[in-house]
Amino acid sequence: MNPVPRLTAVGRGLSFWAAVLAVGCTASRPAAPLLRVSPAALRPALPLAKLAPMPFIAAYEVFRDSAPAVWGHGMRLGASWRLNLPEGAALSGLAAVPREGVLVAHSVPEGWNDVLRRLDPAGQEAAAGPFPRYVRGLDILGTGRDAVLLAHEMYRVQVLSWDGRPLWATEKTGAQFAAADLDGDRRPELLAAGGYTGEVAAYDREGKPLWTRADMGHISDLAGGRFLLGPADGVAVLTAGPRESGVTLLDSKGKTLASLAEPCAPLAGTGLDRKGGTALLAILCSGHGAERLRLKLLEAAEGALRVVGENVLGWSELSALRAADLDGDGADELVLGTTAGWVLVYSNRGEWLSERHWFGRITDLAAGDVDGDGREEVVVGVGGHEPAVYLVQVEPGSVRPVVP
Ligand SMILES: [Ca+2]
Ligand SMILES: [Ca+2]
Repeated sequence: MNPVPRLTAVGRGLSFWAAVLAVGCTASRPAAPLLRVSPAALRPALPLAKLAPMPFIAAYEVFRDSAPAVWGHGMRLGASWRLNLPEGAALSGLAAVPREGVLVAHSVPEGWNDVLRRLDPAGQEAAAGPFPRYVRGLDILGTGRDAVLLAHEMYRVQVLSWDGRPLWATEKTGAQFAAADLDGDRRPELLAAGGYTGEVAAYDREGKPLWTRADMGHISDLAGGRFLLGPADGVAVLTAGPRESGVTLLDSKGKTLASLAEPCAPLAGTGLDRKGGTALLAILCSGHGAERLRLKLLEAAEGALRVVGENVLGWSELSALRAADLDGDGADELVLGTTAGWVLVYSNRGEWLSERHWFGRITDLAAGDVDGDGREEVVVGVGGHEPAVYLVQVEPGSVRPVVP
């Protein structure tokens, strides 16, 4: 059964051209000073204490694809392993570490500290140990074996190395994060936004503040990507406030390049790399009253943002969004999770490709090429009565038996 009615009305929405504005830059000021992290605050980092392994199920549970050949000859999309979390545990963060594996942070029933688990690409536990409570999200800061970002202690931004060493932190709070290559060296910098504070701050890889914008309104999400011509990435700021909602595109210095007012409030966004050319911005937005969740694809061209694709997702309620090149063809797919347990996969043209339903809520998604085969995996966190983590990947269809 389809979770949502689908339209493939790519190319609709051009009426928003009229709303495209290019506004000037407001003065940038330096971001807040760096706060040194006491290593003790995050102890133990390495080595993590070994805990008993979690249940592990080696199987390949196949997704329902829109067409048999969608992933190429002999390949299909499915989940290759599942990690069961303790009953009553809440997932607090997921990260997919390229060529290393997966990090999972979760609470423990009746325990004070969270637990951080490091799994290898096959889902086997490599290390685990207690971790400070209030983890609010893990993410890999860019590509390669790069730093892991962690927000905890009232959303203060913390950055760790991928193997758990604390690197740096800010005094600023952060509720939304994005990585973007702001200096064009193909190594990403960090952007953090304070949500209702209207503030976006950029930091270099060592935590040095680069710039801050404090006039953005109620920020619902951030996205970095090659939205612009030139060596450096652009930054998309999504605002969903009571008075205004829309998308503002910033250049690598934080200067406004273009903005687009949106009648439906953008909840989340991500950059979708295409083969060559500039990236698309994918946003999920919900309208007021009877409006349904919508996927919109935006392109930056000639100083303006314009809608180039749109898909109505029905009554789904978004809980997570990621871009991932699942089939390794150089073009990102869009993966989204809903509160009703659906994981839905779309192409960068807004076409539905694949789906899978789990009982529970999709609490988090992480993407990265964890096994180094050139195709990105997506780590899916499912919350509810039986919380679990799944690894979703494209595989040759004949490799493993299908589990009913
Ligand atoms: Ca792809
Ligand atoms: Ca892979």
